[in-house]
Parts: sequence; structure tokens; C-alpha cells
Amino acid sequence: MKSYDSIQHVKGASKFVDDLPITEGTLYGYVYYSSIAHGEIIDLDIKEALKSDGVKAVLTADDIPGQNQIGGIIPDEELLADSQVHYIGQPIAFVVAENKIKAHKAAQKISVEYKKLPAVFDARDAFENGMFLSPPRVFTLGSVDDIWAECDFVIEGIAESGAQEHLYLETQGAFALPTESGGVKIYSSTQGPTQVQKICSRVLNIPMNRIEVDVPRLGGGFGGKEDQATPWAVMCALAAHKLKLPVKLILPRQEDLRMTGKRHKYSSDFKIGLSAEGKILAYEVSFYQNGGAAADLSPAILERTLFHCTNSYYIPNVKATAYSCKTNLPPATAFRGFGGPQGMFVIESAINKAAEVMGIDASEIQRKNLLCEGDQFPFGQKTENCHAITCYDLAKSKFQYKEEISKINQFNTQNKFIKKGIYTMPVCFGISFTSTFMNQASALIHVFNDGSISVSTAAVEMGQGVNAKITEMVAREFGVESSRIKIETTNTTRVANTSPTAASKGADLNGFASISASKIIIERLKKVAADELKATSDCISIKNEIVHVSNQPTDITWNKIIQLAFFKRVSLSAQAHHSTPDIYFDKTKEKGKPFAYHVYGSALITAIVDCLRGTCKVESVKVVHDFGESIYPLIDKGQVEGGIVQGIGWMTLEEVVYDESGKLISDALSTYKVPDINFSPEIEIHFLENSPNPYGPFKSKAVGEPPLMYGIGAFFAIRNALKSFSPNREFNFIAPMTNERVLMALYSEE
Ligand code: MTE
Ligand code: LUZ
Ligand code: MOS
Repeated sequence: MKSYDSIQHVKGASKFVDDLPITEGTLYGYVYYSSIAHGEIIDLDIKEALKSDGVKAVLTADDIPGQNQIGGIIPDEELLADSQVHYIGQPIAFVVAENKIKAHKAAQKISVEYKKLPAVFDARDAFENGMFLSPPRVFTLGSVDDIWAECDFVIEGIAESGAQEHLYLETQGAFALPTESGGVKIYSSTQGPTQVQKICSRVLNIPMNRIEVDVPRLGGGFGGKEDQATPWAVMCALAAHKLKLPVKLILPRQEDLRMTGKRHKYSSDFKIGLSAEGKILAYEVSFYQNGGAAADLSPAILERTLFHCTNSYYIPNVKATAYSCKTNLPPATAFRGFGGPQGMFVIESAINKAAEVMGIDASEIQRKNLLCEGDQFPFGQKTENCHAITCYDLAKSKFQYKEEISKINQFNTQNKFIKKGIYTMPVCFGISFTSTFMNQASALIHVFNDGSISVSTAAVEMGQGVNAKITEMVAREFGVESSRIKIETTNTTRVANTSPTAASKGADLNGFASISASKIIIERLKKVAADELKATSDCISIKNEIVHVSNQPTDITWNKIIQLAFFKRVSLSAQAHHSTPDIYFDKTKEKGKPFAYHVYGSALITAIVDCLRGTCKVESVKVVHDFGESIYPLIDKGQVEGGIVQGIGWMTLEEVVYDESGKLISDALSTYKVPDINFSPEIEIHFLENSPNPYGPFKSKAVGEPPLMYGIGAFFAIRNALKSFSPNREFNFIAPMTNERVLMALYSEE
């Protein structure tokens, strides 16, 4: 198996939005944005900008024909700021000119008079001031208050994890063309084409059927284009609609970094109660999510933090509270894991602090509390086909945990300043959109009369390999070579009412829909073959491009059966819809069965730290991961590798920094460090055997997000190395564990 997209990518032949041929008269946009974090717009002067060379329009809130409202879950976000600005980087005007440079020059002539208002950047400060994006949520199981007295150990602490920049290689962008029906066609680099269509309809005040959104592919999304690809597409559409000319916008990297939201930074309080044997009896946690200036996807992300607040452990008494705090930063958004990693980081912190107090290894506590079959999560769902213990024990034995520990201990006694640490990181991640209604997709398949097959689905290819997976599924279903299949661009006119490609559900939902659409056509072909062969439909099958009767090959080839069907005037096209069965969630009770299934796995992570310089290196990550029956092992392996490295980056390297005025300082790759190939550890991946997933297409499991959370183990592996250098120091739980933080942790005098 090979990932055929990658051949095109390395040749530079793949077409992204910026590579599409432009039409005559195409204009270019530039986004003018707020330079203050909070304030009133007293005066917005665009006169000089309008006179600037080559300028065609300067669009502001006043130019919006429909609603100036792009909020997805909560209507609290304007496309272009009207009377108030809420963060540095908030769009105020859209300048359209003959070329990019002229648009930028004109934007520099815009002047705004602000009346500054007080700004808040910290989640806990916002909490103190009662500033929330959505109401708090509480998940409870059992009763923690009744249990504390029974615990032999009760440990409290604080854990904090940082924001994270998506750094998709392709920045945000769109290209919009006016259509003859008074509508627009938009090429967008979005994970959510229907979201773009819907918001565009709202802002332009034209019905959705006049708006066609087409997504060729993404140069990475990682959640950053689930909701936040929309404004740029809508701005282009607005301008194209007004000016009746094509309009294009590709954000320059620095402006993309400044204007778009990141992973949510969290600060959390935990309290954990254990028996002397290390059984976790109670866990109480409060999450303070820094959501930025508008809700965006924050309420859903907050919810997933609660769903994953106990990670891979069964805890009988839980009280988890989550607050979505409103601050004057760019609205934070979806990022691989979607709040799950932030929740898991806190329970691992609590376990580590408990282990320190109890004088035992954190893995002892982990092992004693791993989920078993039938255990209940705080939200009511029970585990099914639970592989938590299997993966954990297998990872330990396969990767020789005991031997590793003794090697590390030996190394640490022999070396004064260089220390090593190891950590076991179990992960349990729920698969489904937690908003049940979003778990739907559809597919449209045409078999052309030369036997070639065209597949359109709601899935967006963003490097995760969903096109290759769907190709493989359709090929298996039809019994033909995969070279016959072409996956089309994602297009709202061909496939309507799509959910974004997110929640790791892209391949599951769209794979199932494609399989269903294939089956419809296959049934028709079987009838045709049965007629021809004087047999009954149910003994017909197609294998290796040959029609079989009762498993015996006939002389009817794939091409022949297609020809026969065509001349008999049988439809060779089909559309099918898929929705995940048997899931629900009752938000009034905070109970239900939101997930179709869970993904399990365990990683062993080793790190080495130079305790004089503060530099660290994650040396190796060895994983036992549950892929179900992998449809495409090469892609799945790549997803695990990429997820791990991205997770380690979040935990140890990447630091999003704003100055005291709320301006992003880490706004270039010179100041925002991301993992590269030299940073990457040695990664070994073992595919858990004999774990077919009854709820996935061809018994596979979703893979996109879960592996990121193995990266959390890097934080604790480094921390363990620090502990062996300074056994009597107290170390905090503040991520990312950057080199500076390592030094501060080892030597600061506070
Ligand atoms: N892999 C690559 N190469 N690029 C991406 O943008 N996004 C991740 C993951 N893997 C991403 C990726 C995220 S956040 C999700 S939700 C899933 O892919 C989405 O794709 P899937 O649902 O098809 O797994
Ligand atoms: N997006 C979303 C997601 O809207 N709902 C989810 O549950 C989700 N989970 C992971 C990533 N994106
Ligand atoms: Mo992924 S965060 O669901 O786009």
C-alpha cells in the first residue's frame, strides 16, 4: 500500500486553493484588523483607503446585506467588527484591490479611533469577573463528598496546559466567484463546507442553494479549519457578490497566526482521594477554559474535556465542573483531541501528585484503576470491548518496562547532570461527535459506463488519508481494483448538509455512507447478472472484477456487467446517507451514550534531560494501539506518528505567548517552535491484534485524534527525570515543559 496523494504532494502537483487557476478580473483581499484587545470603535475612516491605487472596495460591517453574525453554536461573533472590538486581530474591514500589495497598502491608510476598555486575558480572572461564553457544566458519578473521609490519601493541586497553534502548512484562504443566479461559488480551505455555506447564506442573505462550496483538499486542518475557515470564505463571497468579480484571499502566515484561534489553554484545580492500596475512590476537578472573545466551538470542547476527565480509568465518585471563560484573545477553537487532551493532562497530574505523596510509582496507581469491561464513565456510558488493560500490559511487557526502568535507574546513578525519565501513558478516547445530530454523512456514487467509479462524500481530505481509506472501502465493496475509483472534491452541491470532517469520524461516517451507496448499485448489478446467467440474485457476487455465481467465476467481467446494466437502462448512480445508530446524550441529566465506541492504547515514553542546560529530548515513544482491523495500516501508522509528535510539541515545546496588551508575540516560526524531524523521537507502533471493531467500517477504528494524547506522557517522562536530579524539590504541573521551564523548575528559589 502506498499513499498516492504523497507522490503528487512531493512533486508539487497537488492543487490547493491557492493553486487553482484564477479567472480574469480576479481581485485580492486584505483583512484589516483590530490593534487593541478591547474597545469601542469611535470612528472608522476608510476614505483614504478607498482612494488608494487599485482599490475596488473597502467593506465594513455596513456593507453586509444579511446578518453580521458568524457564530456557529452561539451567535456572539461578528464577521466584521461593528461598534466594538474584543481582541487584537479581530477583522474590521475587508479591503479588495487589483493585487495583494495594493490591497495591503490601502489597508494601511485605514484609521480607527478607539475608546479603550479594560481587557482580560486569563481564564481565572475572567471567572472572577463572571465572564463566561456559555453556562458551566457539571458531570457527576457517585458522590465525592461522602467519600473523602474514607480515603487514606486526599491530594489537591493545580494543573495548567497551554494553547497550541495548528500550523497547518496551507494557511487559511478562499476564492469566491459570482454565479449567474446571483449566488456565489466558493473554493475554501475548510473542514466544514456546509458551515461555510450556511454562514455565507446568513451574511449575504441568499438561500443556501445559491451557494456552492467546493473543497479540493487541505494542506492540514487539525481542527483549525473546522470553524475558523469560515470568515475568510465569507469575506471573499461578500466581496464577490458585491463587486460581481472573483475575489481571493490567502492569509499570509503571520496574519494567520495573529488572527486565528488556537487550542484552548486550561487552568484546573484537582482533588483526588485514594485508598492505601492505590485505588482511586474520588476525583473532583474544576476546569477553567480560556475560550477567547467568542464562543466558536468552545462549548463543545468544554464538554469533551468533561467526557475525558477520567481518561482511561474507572473512578466510582467523580465531580467535574467546567467553565468556559471569556477573555480578550482570539476565539480558541478545535484542535486535535478537542478538549480531551486538556482533561487527560489533569488526571495524569493528579495521579502523579498522589504517587509522590504515597511514595509509589505513578504506574502502580494507573494499573490499579484502568477501565475494565462494563465500567461506567461519569456520563453514564459503559465500556464495551474495552482494551485498556490489554494495551497497557502488552505495552509494558512488549517494550520491557521493567528492564527499561532498571537501565534508567542505572543511568541516573552514573550520570550527575544528565538524567532520564520514563512514563506509561494510557489513552481512552470516545469516537463520535458529542452533539449526536452531527453524526451523519452521505455519499454519491456514479459508475460511468466505462467501468470507472466516481465517489463524492462529505469528507474533506486534509492529509489524514480519508480519500485513500474511502477508495479502499469502495473497491472492496464493489470487488474491483482501487485504480478504478476517483474521489471527487468535497462539494455542497453534490453532497449536502454535511458535518465537518472532524471528531476523527471522517472515515467512519463517510466510509459507511460510501459502502451503503455502493451496495445499492451492486444490488442492481446482481439482478442484471442474475437475468443474464439465469440464476438468482443472491448467488451472484463480484470478486476481482469478475462476476461469480455461487462463488464460481463466470465470463462476465466488471466492464461487461456495467455495459449490460447500461443497455438495460439500469441506473449506475446512487446516493446514501449514514447516521451512527444507538447514540444519544441528555444534557439536562448529563448522562447518555454519546460515543459509538472508544479507542484504546498505551505508550511508553522515555526522555533525557540535561539538568545543567535545561534541554530535553524525548528519546522514544513505544505504543500498543487499538486500530480495530486497520483498513490502511500505512496511513494509520502515519496518523499515530503525527499525532504523537504533535502531542509532544504541545506538552514540551510549543508556547503561545501574548504580551500584556494581548498581542501575540510568538507570531512567527522564529518565536514559535514546532517539532521537526530532528526533534521527533524514535517511534515504535504495535497494532493490537484480534480487536475487530463491530461499530466501524470493515471493523476498523477511527485514528485521527487519539494518538495525540500519548504525547502527554512526554511531560511526565521529563518530570520524572527532573525528580531524579532533585528528589527533594516540588515540581509543578505547568505545561508546556519548555527548556526555560525546566531550568526554572530546577533552580528557581521561590
Ligand atoms: N492528519 C493530517 N495529516 N492533517 C490533519 O489536518 N487532522 C486531525 C487528524 N489527522 C489532521 C490529521 C484531526 S483534528 C482530525 S479530527 C482527523 O484527522 C480528521 O480526519 P478523520 O476524521 O478522517 O480521521
Ligand atoms: N467537533 C465537534 C469535534 O463539533 N464535536 C465533537 O465532538 C468533536 N470532537 C472532536 C473533534 N471535533
Ligand atoms: Mo479534529 S479537532 O476533530 O478537526
